[in-house]
Amino acid sequence: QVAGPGTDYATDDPFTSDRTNWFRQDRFGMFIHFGSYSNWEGEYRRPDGSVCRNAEWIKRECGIPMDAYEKQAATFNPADFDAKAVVKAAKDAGMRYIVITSKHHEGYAMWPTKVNSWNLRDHSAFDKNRDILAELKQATTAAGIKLGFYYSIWDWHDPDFASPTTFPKYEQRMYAQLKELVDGYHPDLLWFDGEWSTENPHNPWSERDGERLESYLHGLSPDLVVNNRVGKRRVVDGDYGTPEQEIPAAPVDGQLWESCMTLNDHWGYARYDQNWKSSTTLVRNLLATTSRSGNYLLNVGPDARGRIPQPSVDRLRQMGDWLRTSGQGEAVYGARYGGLVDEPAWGSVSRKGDKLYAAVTQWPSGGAALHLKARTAFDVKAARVLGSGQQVRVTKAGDGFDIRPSGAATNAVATVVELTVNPGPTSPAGTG
Ligand code: H79
Repeated sequence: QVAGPGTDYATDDPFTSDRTNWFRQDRFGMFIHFGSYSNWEGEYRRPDGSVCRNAEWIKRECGIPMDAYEKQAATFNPADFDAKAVVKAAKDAGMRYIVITSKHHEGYAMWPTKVNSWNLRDHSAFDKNRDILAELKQATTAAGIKLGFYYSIWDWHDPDFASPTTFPKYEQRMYAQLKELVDGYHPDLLWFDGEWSTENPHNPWSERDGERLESYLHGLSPDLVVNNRVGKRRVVDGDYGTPEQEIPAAPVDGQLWESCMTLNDHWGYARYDQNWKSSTTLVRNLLATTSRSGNYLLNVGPDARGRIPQPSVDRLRQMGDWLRTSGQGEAVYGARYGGLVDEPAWGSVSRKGDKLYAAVTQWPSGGAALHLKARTAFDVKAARVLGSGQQVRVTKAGDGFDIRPSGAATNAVATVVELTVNPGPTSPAGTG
């Protein structure tokens, strides 16, 4: 349900499921794209000497023959993968959950699956005693953050995948792998992908298949949060929607959602891609997402050795610095679309209980006001700028309020004006 004029807004979170409670509060997570594709580092030199570039789609987009692809995977040795360092980077960013690719479209399992040998232990040059998913589980548990696994239904490697007659054999193996993941690592979330109808190879996944898989998984673990790409019916399948590389332009308040986005222009590691987004853009994206009731899943792509690129680590650290400054993170964690005001052009507004957080990205000049257009009647009881003692004058003005903070912006990324409002969180919608 997309918010629009005439919509009735509940003042409280409409979701009561205990299962998704942490997901709705945490707001900010780390996506990790890591697979045998990472070992190409984005470049395939064809037999004729020309170079083809891609990241996690390199097998298909560069037409790499299977024997060459398998040969490259056999040399994969991410010895420098350091789960503690990964979790530290996530924590430093203010992220509260991690979702790592356990198997992408290439079909290569990043844990020692017993289902086949196309995996990081049995088909690599990596230490046979290591298990990076187990290491991540241990590190996330120790740090008190959640862990989820991405799993691609679409599989380019399994010969039984593409034909409807053999597909049930593939499906059995997929169920077995998912049972290994759920029983062996107790993930908090599963992030499916590749359910869409795609050719080359043909994808026989049907509507019924998604429904069946989801109930199978909840039979294994009732608390699992599952994204909507488990099935083809994007709105009813799974717990939440998954816009990719985009943030919805308006609040979406009737369905949980999470925007996944890259830090540069690729999901998997690509050594030639240095087109990094600025931490200012990233923080503003996170604020916009929260203000529209969504989560932000921001991606890193470790290199062939398993190291998160330093430009990624730096930007994540800068995001965390902003969130930790003067309680500005209050505008994100546990916050959501407020329902009380229209989105302003000068920033974004989120709400938590009786607080509105107006994150100002375009500071008014020359005593001009920040205007808030009220959607429903409410009062402003108090106002302050987080991280400063500056005066904030609030006056009723026509269809809402004018806010005039004294002086200059406190923070160059976004300055948060905290408004204490009435009605509080327990007031019924549309009153006050
Ligand atoms: O895992 C990441 C992507 O690999 C996956 N989803 C995210 C989370 C994804 N798969 N497909 N898509 C996203 C969209 C499809 C893009 C395509 Fe293409 C355009 C497929 C073929 C042309 C992008 C460009 C991939 C290859 C070339």
